[in-house]
Amino acid sequence: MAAQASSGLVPGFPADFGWGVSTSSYQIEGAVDEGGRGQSIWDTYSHEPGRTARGETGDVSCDHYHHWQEDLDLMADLGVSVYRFSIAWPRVMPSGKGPLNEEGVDFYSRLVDGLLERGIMPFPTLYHWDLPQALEDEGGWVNRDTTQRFAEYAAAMFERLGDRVDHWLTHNEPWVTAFMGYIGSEKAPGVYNDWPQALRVSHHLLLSHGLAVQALRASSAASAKIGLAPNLHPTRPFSDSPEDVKAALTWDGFQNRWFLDPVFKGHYPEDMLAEYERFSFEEAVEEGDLAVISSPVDLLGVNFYHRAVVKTEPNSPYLGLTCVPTQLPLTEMGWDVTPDGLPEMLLRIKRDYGDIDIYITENGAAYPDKWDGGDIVEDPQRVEFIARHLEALSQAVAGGVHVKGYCVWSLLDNYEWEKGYDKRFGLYYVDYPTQRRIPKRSALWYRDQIAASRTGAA
Ligand code: IFM
Repeated sequence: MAAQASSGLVPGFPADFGWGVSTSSYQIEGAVDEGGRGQSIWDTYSHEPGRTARGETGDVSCDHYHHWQEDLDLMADLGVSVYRFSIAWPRVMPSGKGPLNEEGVDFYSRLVDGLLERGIMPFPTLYHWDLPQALEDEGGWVNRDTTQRFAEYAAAMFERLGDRVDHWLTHNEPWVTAFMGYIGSEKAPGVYNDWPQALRVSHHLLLSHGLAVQALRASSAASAKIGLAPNLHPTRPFSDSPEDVKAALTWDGFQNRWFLDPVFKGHYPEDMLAEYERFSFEEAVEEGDLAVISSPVDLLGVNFYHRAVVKTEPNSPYLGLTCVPTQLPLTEMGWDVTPDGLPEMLLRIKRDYGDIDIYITENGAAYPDKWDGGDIVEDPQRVEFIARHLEALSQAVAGGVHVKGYCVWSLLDNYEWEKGYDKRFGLYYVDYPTQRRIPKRSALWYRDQIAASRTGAA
């Protein structure tokens, strides 16, 4: 990676800031039938006709399972100090419970060692949506027992990797698991508009998070830091109409407060409990659950992509509400580019939940990158996207938010779930037929940003 990046580096970060990149297991690993891995709900879902764009699956993806050393070298080239990845539960526990699959554990153990050799902090997420299919067959996250299975799996990982891993995340974007999995049906297991199940799932995800936090504290790795990584979206009403104003408040409760309040305040938001009364939500909650859910965490991961502009939409299964893009140009995902939403969200977390250590565990954008066969892919929009978000993030740092790190989503182009492979988020372009990784301009820019930040030159 010798080429020069463009200028416009962003000052305002401490020298020890955690610069990182982010990925997840099903999106990059491939090798779904290798090393004793069990099946996950995404293997099932992606193979069901009509579920994903062009019928694409994560069967091979970036084949990171075989290219992991090369991928760690790419991270070392960038100079990152944090790698936020996820452990595939079915790779280490093929049926979601019972004995560990040693080959799967070895894969992550070698990955962790490889990161440490390169001076990169391993920051694993325990659950990024690939539930073992065997547990789904017993009811999945709708079944309260799955929370215990998750705690056992988490404890096993603390036991095996906790001698070298000191930062953990429990769940990635529990909102997506619960609501896109059981209301919108865009994500596995692909249930449509089942509110009682979706709410039960959201509660079980939070409960399993709390049980995993407690399992860490009871483990030999008790001093490690742990948190969760919700996707947070500051909300705005589409118009000044009372309906849209109410819609934005409800969406905020639905997406943000539903996960933050129980973890940081020990209760669900009152307005949403009233909203969900008709779905008998409270039947899912047992005495003591909220004390478990609010077990103190050490950090919060924030996945930030865009602000949500909300309006009513009677046909939407999401409480009759929808989010609409409002500003051109949009990213390839059809999302607004709203960097000022990031400090808005972070300052609000500080105000409402206190001075928690925060990692931006995901931020990035898909653009229609094209490789011409050369040594670099030009992606000026992504450079601008990241730079603008870092400028915005520096305002939150200046405002006293304890931001410890920032991870670009994503290191590599990868499998964007139901949207398949044509949504490219990577700092590195992946030529899937050859598995060649080609740096994009944004990779060079990010490398320079990291270097300049460390030396005080940015
Ligand atoms: O690719 C996803 C990731 O798995 C979770 N957060 C959002 C990303 C982009 O859609």
